[in-house]
Amino acid sequence: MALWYDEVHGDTIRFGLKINRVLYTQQSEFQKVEVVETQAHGRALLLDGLWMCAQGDEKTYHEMLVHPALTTARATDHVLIIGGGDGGSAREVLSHPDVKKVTMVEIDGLVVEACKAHLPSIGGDAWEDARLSVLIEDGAAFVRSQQDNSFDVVLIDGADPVGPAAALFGEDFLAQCARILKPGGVFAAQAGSPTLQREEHLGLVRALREQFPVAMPYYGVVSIYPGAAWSWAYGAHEVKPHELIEPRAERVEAHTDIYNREVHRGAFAVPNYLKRLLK
Ligand code: SPD
Repeated sequence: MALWYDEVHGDTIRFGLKINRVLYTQQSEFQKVEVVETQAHGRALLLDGLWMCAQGDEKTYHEMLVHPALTTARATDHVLIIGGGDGGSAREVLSHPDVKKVTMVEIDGLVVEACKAHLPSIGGDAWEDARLSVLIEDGAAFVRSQQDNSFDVVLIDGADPVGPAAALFGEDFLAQCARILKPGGVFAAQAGSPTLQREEHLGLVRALREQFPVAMPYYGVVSIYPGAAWSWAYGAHEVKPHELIEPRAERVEAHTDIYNREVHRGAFAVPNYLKRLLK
């Protein structure tokens, strides 16, 4: 019998998908990890009952987290991903041939285990790519332990700002990320729903402005997230999001479903209601 899985926000909003079956369910040290088969978008990962990614929809999220940073950073030799245990961000990063090394730091080993076993298309070939190192440890502690100017790109692919990922929206964490980023580097983070998580979204953008001379939110659509409107945030010491490195962008467009140079430029347009709140 078909079941509905709902992501619930208070007593006024829920976002549900009909599922055929549950493939994996485990309580880890940090959260409930589930993989289900949805009728609309194929297999999907939930953490603590919140939709993270689904086979049929994940590119809308991963391409937009990864490529604005990778097409504007001065160099892309060493990329750090905090979170991202499903492998989707690593897959997109590794599609850039200039990337020499990717370090992924995921706090929850069960997420990696569940996704490798039940959602292999999300990570794709990334798991076998010799450029990828996966560390199962606390991303915030890892960032604190790194030397200044260590990474060309820092990507934060965390869950929602509740539970283990809440620290990834905090000022101290962002300050540490700014410190370990090279001068020509780019930081990008998932920045929540501008409607349902508005305070967290605005807080992240404001905190980022304290750390980076260039700090801007950008927007897109992820249909499995409640409200569908989604955001990411871009930070840099020296480079700017509109200064695309054209050959890199052109090359990546050959395989992306969502990302291209027009989408990149348009994503940085800020709706007026958010512009006013961010003044
Ligand atoms: N509402 C979900 C927000 C989570 C963003 N990260 C998803 C992980 C996909 N790699």
